[in-house]
Amino acid sequence: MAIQDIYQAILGFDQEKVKELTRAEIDAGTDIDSILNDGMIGAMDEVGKQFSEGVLFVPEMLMAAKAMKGGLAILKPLLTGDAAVSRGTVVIGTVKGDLHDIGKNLVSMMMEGAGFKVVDLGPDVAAEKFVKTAKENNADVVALSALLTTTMPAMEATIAALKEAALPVKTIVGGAPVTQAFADQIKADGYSDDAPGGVELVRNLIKGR
Ligand code: B1M
Repeated sequence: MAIQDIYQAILGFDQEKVKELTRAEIDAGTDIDSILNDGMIGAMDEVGKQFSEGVLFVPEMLMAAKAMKGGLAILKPLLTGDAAVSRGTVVIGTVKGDLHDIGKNLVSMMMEGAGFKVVDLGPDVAAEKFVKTAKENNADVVALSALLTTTMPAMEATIAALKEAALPVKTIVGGAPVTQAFADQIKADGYSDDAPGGVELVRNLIKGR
């Protein structure tokens, strides 16, 4: 049994096996970051590579995503913890036109684990919905994820809509194609290339308010 088996089970689209192996690794005391990064995210990167090479197609990407989500569900209690006091409210979602939600889910779980109240709007979220939800929940931070170069402009539109509504929220952005330069260009308050970094950003932004 090894983390490599989780990697292989995701590439084999075998959700039950991923769940079983993830449980076994947790029981064996394996480092959670290693299960996540080397096992799960590593496998999804390989799926993406094989998709680019024309070896795998959309249905296979979807099956791999389902397999990873099975493993993530097992990890969730360890990522979210049981923080009793809310340290602030974050509204999170993947922007309009974008159906990728695994990275966003990971950010969401880790933020909950760090003690923030998280309102997760899911994938494919319109700018107006972010604005409405941020207002209703008195949000401190709006966190936007995008995995497609074609949906990055929706981040800019969402930040513009939040500024237009004059809400006192900070914005952070992330996702594979997003960069610090892009975040600066669209006037986001923060950018991170991974989920723990996203949590750290929120911590600092809320502390500074
Ligand atoms: Co899609 N897809 N996909 N896909 N898919 C990518 C993203 C792609 C890179 C694959 C490739 O070509 N190599 C490519 C995008 C190319 C580009 O635009 N640059 C791509 C494409 C082209 C497409 C379609 C257009 C394919 C088609 O239909 N022809 C289509 C678009 C659909 C749509 O959204 N409208 C599509 C569809 C899909 C599925 C639905 C089948 C499925 C998603 C299922 C789901 O999410 N429920 C899927 C998948 C699984 C992938 C890959 C293989 C894996 C994504 C993933 O979950 N990674 C992906 C290739 C890849 O990423 N290597 C690919 C694991 C996840 C943990 O990582 O989301 O990057 P990630 O999150 C990271 C960081 O980015 C960061 O934290 C996480 C790590 O800690 N992060 C944040 C993310 N959000 C953050 C927010 C933050 C902070 C950090 O603060 C707010």
